Amino acid sequence: MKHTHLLAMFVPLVGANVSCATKKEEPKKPMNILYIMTDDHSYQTISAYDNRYLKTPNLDRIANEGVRFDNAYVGNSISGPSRAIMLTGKFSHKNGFKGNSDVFDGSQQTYPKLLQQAGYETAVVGKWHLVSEPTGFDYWNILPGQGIYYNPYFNEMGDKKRINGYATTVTTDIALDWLENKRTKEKPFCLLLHHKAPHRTWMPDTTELNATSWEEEVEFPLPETFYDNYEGRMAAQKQKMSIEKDMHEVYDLKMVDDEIVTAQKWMDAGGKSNYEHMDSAQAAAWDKYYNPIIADYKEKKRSGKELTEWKFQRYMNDYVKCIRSLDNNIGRVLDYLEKEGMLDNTLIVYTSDQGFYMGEHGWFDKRFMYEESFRTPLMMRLPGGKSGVVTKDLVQNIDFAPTFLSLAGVEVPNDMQGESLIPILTDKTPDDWRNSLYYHYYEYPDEHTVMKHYGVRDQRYKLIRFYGDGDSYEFYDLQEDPREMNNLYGKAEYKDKIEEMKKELVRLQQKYDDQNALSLN
Ligand code: SGN
Ligand code: CA
Repeated sequence: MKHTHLLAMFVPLVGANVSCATKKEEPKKPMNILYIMTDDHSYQTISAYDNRYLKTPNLDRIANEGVRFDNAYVGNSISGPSRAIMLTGKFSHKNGFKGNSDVFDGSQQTYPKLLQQAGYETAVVGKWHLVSEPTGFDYWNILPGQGIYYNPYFNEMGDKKRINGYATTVTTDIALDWLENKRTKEKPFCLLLHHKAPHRTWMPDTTELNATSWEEEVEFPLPETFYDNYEGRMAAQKQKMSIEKDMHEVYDLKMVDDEIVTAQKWMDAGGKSNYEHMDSAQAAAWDKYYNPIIADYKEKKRSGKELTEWKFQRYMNDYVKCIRSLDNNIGRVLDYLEKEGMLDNTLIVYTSDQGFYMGEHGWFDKRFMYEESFRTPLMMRLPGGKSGVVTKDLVQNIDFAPTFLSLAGVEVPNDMQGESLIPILTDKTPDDWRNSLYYHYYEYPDEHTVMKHYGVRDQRYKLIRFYGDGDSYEFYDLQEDPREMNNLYGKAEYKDKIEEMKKELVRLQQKYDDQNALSLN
């Protein structure tokens, strides 16, 4: 039996403004749901979580007025799979979408469909990435595939058009237009606002480029693990997501110049095509910022560590600028809800499809069950719920669907694998809350050559098993080694603990019915 928490206690809040104004009480309706999800946004670059890189006042507001989850994780750290988990409340092996090249079976049960049946109006705007067309939405307007940053194409319920502007702003405009003009205002809504940013290739808006010249920009501190040599970690040795070796100056870092492009042939098309989506005014602003950097890059001819660290600085600069645009646009949405009096009857969720490496272990990208990519930012602001609270409870993206259904007073189907977070948001964590999390990643070799793996994490330890092209276990004591540099698998003093974690892994594989993984053990 699922924990179902019907929210009778919240419903009166919705009508509260009305009743105290001595008007005739309006019919009470359930809480709206605004689910904001970005793509590849690291918790490291949200100041509510981490102050090292930039200030994100609007994102921080959601945390300050709600609950910040410090132990929020995904079930499979890659876009499409993460989205499929969120929609179904089931791990990849159950919803069938294991890697980005799969096609989502849109005929299956999802929470937007169940909310629709319960009288909600549902919409999804922005990145979708599940290949098949959205189902269970009264309105959808999505970016085809990954989407592009400048003047993006959108598919509005089958009608394809190109919209001038920067993706983060355009996506926000579409969401605000739906909220204001397109929905049925008598119904509660559930809006999934999915940004493309800050996905690779981390292209900032021209407004951010114009804010400072590159010479005035701050220098970002190198993460402690930047020069990791991956000793004792076979899969980490195999990966192709290193800033030094796999991040490209032209394609990723925008050194688009004929001379450089000729010298570095293979990324010509990619690097140029991103740039060529811009109109002339955008390109002029772009050039004004990047041309002096290109000139400096050509003049200095950096190599070795100096080049690697230059790449890290450029990467961080572009990435952080993408986050500034996100934060501003989230501010626009919060302002709109406030102006319309909807902050009191809307659950606001902010999360990413997974975490991301900001140079930790020398990397960009995600996929690994190591903390930076297994974890994801999560903040929830529920009117009448807790405010300014941080929780360390282990939660996962399988929990979204049960949470939203519970909030709407809809019974959570037994085949959903997550649990409602409503008790954590409003009251106290149930005594029988989970003590461990399951993870399973499948996309190998693909672009970044991260091996297939599954694993278990509890509040202190993590056991990972990489399989397929080679086989190896890793075991970490996160209390002693939070950066996961010291693989303790096979160390005699941890023998009992490792056995215990192996048992826990099998227990979770049985609980979640991952037959394929069980057959591999
Ligand atoms: C693209 C990126 C990869 C990234 C995947 C998956 N390459 O293929 O770096 O890992 O997406 O990302 S790019 O050259 O096309 O940018 S995901 O978040 O969509 O799963
Ligand atoms: Ca992603």
